[in-house]
Amino acid sequence: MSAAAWDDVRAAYERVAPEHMRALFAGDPARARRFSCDAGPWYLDYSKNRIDDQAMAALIALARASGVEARRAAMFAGERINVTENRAVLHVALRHRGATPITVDGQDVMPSVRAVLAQMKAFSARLRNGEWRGFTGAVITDVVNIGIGGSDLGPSMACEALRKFARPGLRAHFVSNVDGTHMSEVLRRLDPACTLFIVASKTFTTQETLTNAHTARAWLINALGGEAAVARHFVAVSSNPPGVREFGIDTANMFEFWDWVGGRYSMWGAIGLPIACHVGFEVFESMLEGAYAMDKHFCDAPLERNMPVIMGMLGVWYRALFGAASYAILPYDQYLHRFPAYLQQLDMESNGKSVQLDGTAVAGATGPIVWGEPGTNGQHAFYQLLHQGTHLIPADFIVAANSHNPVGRHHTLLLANCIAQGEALMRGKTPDEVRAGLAGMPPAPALLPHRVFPGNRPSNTLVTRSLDAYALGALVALYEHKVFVQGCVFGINSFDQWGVELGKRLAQAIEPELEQGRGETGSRAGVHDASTARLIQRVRDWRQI
Ligand code: G6Q
Repeated sequence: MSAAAWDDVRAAYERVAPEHMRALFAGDPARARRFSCDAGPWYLDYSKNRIDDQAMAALIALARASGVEARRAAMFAGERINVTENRAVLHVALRHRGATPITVDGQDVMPSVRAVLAQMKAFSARLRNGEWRGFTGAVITDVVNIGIGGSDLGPSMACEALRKFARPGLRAHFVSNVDGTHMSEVLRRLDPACTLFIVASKTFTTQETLTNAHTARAWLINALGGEAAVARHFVAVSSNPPGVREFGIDTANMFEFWDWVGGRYSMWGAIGLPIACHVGFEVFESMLEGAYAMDKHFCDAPLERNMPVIMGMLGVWYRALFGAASYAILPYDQYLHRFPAYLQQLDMESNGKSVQLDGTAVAGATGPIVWGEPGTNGQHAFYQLLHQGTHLIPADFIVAANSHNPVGRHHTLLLANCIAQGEALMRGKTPDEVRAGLAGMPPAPALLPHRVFPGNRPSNTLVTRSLDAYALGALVALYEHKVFVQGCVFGINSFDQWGVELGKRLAQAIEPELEQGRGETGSRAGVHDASTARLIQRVRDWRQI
């Protein structure tokens, strides 16, 4: 069924690809109105894309033919759509605000979801009002989240994004890297008596997280004089109670989540505890409300007016038809400075696959490389390539009409730059315009081509009134569903991550070989290739231990 839909999309591409967007705008005064839509607090302008009505119709038809609607229904119904791990995919349950049940194997998960949210609410309130104290009776002033990947990127991005709502005097820190520098640099600034650690690990077996947690534990015990202090300074977020107990954290201080929540989709529940502590549970809840509004839009809006579907299909358009290998995410908002890193995991770990659900190889391209930086910094760095380089790189601009820090003209300048970049990428600058701009002083002929901008470079612009928790929740849910839509079209499982396993296993084997007197290098036994063996040997020789 989708083969015919792909043929239509290809035919649309053949027709539209030679067109310049300037001409498309000139010939269609209603283009911007038609190619825009609202979802919750976000307005999307997607008119600066290399599309026309027929191309959009063909893309939406491809979404239908790829079973997006049926798969969406299956996800929300708690079916085990993560087939390679035999799991349901129900992060939407964590932010479900309706009264209807959401079931997995006939069991309503909502009572347990609400119970954990209530536990988070109570705990974050006690911490913030000074009722929960450290071992010595001191008020907690610093919360350190120890986690990695999905147990780090979401909450750290959201804490940065919502920093304006944080309570002064309660700081959030995130330690993820197993590089001892990360932990040391954070601990160096902290007072153990006033520090609370959240050990966030779904499995509670992750090497980096457990190594960091043990270091933090030793630091605390050393400073506060005994194991008894651990209970007041460590809580855990996990789906593995025995692992938590074994580490020495009372499971009464454990916040649970479930195997139907994928790591990179988990900031809406217990993994969001540092967010709730940092900005308060009400603000956290508002983030859930925003995500829920986007979920409802995703479920209810016709595909033609459905923001995650439109963005997902535009991504497929550039990836599969135009061969665009990457796309740039350009938030014009300093508070969103970790958003590109967050989206890298969401998109690349979800859709960086080359095998379809049935185990056969994909025929074409799958997920793109995601990268970006906040504006306007990027403009003075890599935008040169976006405007005049040889790659086609679609971009998403994200901006709020109002700033939380309305200082002088700053925000007007920021907005102007954001809007101007989309315009410049689309319009470009023709040789005639270059000449006209230099009236009376035409450039040397050899210089002219350097000053020409080809334009016709696509972008989306997402605008909201103000980047509050509601808008943030809706924004993240928008991208989650966009990635979901693309996964459906690519025919892959967006919810597993087998690609991270091999490196982990090899690191375990190499670790003992790096220390003199512990293992021998595997070169002699032929375990490693010659390059790896020599690297191990060189590091062994140079290490000062
Ligand atoms: C995300 C991945 C991965 C995971 C980390 C941490 O979807 O599964 O990034 O979140 O490997 O895992 P733990 O939470 O189990 O420590």
